[in-house]
Amino acid sequence: MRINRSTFARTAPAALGGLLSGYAALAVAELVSAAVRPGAGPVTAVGGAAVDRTPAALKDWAVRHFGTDDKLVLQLGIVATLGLLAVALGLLALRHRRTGSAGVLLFGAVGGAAAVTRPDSTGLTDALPSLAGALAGAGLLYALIGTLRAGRPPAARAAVRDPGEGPAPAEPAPVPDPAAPAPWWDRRRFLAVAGAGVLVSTAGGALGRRLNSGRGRDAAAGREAVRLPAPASPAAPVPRGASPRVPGISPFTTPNADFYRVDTALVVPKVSAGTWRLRLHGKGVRGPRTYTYAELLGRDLIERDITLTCVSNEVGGPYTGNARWLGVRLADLLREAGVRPPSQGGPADQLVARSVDGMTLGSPVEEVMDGRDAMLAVGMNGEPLPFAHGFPVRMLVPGLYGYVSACKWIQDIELTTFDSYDPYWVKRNWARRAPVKTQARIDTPKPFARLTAGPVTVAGVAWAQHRGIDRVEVRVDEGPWRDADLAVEDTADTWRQWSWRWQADPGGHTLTVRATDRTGTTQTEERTRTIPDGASGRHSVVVGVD
Ligand SMILES: Nc1nc2c(c(=O)[nH]1)N[C@H]1C(S)=C(S)[C@@H](COP(=O)(O)O)O[C@H]1N2
Ligand SMILES: [Mo]
Repeated sequence: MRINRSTFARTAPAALGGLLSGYAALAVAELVSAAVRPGAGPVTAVGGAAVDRTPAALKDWAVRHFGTDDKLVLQLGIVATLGLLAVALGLLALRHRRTGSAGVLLFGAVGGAAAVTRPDSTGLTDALPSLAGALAGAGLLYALIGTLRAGRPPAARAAVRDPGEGPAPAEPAPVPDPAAPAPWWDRRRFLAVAGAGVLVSTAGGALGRRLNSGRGRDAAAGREAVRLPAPASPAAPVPRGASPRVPGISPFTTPNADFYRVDTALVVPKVSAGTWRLRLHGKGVRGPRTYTYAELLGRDLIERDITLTCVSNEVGGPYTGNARWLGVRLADLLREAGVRPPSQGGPADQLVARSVDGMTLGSPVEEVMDGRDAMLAVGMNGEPLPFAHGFPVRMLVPGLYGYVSACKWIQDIELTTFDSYDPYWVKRNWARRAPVKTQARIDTPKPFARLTAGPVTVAGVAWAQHRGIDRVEVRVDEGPWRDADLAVEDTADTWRQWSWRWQADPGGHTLTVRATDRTGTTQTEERTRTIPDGASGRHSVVVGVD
């Protein structure tokens, strides 16, 4: 294909027309999604479907490299891909006007199908945003391409029909006078149609955005209005010795704003507490029950410090945090509903929690009811749960990784068996049962820090939720293990800070840490991947001492 001025003058408006049509399609979809359901828009639906189909290893990689930004990266990727597809459809439409527009409709159908099959779909109407957007995009593309062909003289028409493959045309394509408007497109009409299209879709998209964020604002206002009751069973104050002031160490209580976030939600669900309901049903439940938010707040609440850890946390990684949670003791609720643990003859050994965004997490009923402080949490560090951490209600089970216990935006609890149902992550090859592995992390010094010879404080945190940390040891290079100073324990469900005074001598050094939990088990040296049940191995940091 020869790229000359005339080819460019022809294809550039067509490509632009494709892009504008794609833009119009997304904008109109945004508007219609405000009327249907905010989560039913094509980018969210296709993105969600992509997340669910992403192999665990790739997802793990994405979480590791982009952290909480993994979703932003995915959405930008989808929009960029759509942009390229739109340009391709514009070019296709230049040659086959109807086929180009039909292509836009086809992508609309794909978006619609993705929206309808999402786990949080509310029915066939979820396809409407994608379909309406595609109709608008297809129409705009058809009209724009019309302005390109309308003004085209017969000679140029012939040149257009010949895509440029095969033998070069005997006659050279007409070379336009660069000063004169290209004869084969009616620039004025193109600009008029494009301008009108952009104007209308921008207005529609902006209106949709306003309506969608208005709903979010309503939920936010509802959250602001929540007054959390005082706990019937308060947590003791964090012992003063639990967090000695060591510069560079993680604070004992992680502020909400710094608490790690791991989930598959492309858009944080903004659930209204007023309309929220929790259903409890399944094997061994005496009649299904439904709870409102007000009913949960009206019960006796417990307040507990619990350290939550993600199974995707690498050795030394950041996906662990400690907060003071307020909530309803889950075992009480279950017992009232007639549920007994398997050890007392109960028929269900798995509790499956479902969220408003269709996530499913399975926890062992035995652990949930064995006396530990498993709860339906409503408060985090003195405020109602932040939306990102599960408002209005989430589950927590001390001692278990988040993906088998910590369902955010929970709306349904079903008692079932491990044999009869695999929740979301188990379908993706993660383990059915996953107690947190004993781990220690060096927070300071940082990797590759340049230090001065002399006393250096090495410090960090160690966790073995529900077993408790009994010992932390540090060693320099291949030297002997030395006992670190352990901060006072808050509870067995929280992490424990540790520190060690090191007389650093010049040279390059590797600092390694290991923890021993209260069962007497020292964390293994053997490095494993995070999948299927959490990383094992010891954290090391390499530093230089001058
Ligand atoms: N609805 C929902 N709940 C969820 C998840 C999710 O993807 N969706 N992720 C789980 C995982 S893997 C972890 S580690 C914790 C993280 O909770 P946080 O984001 O509040 O730290 O939430 C759990 N609950
Ligand atoms: Mo997780």
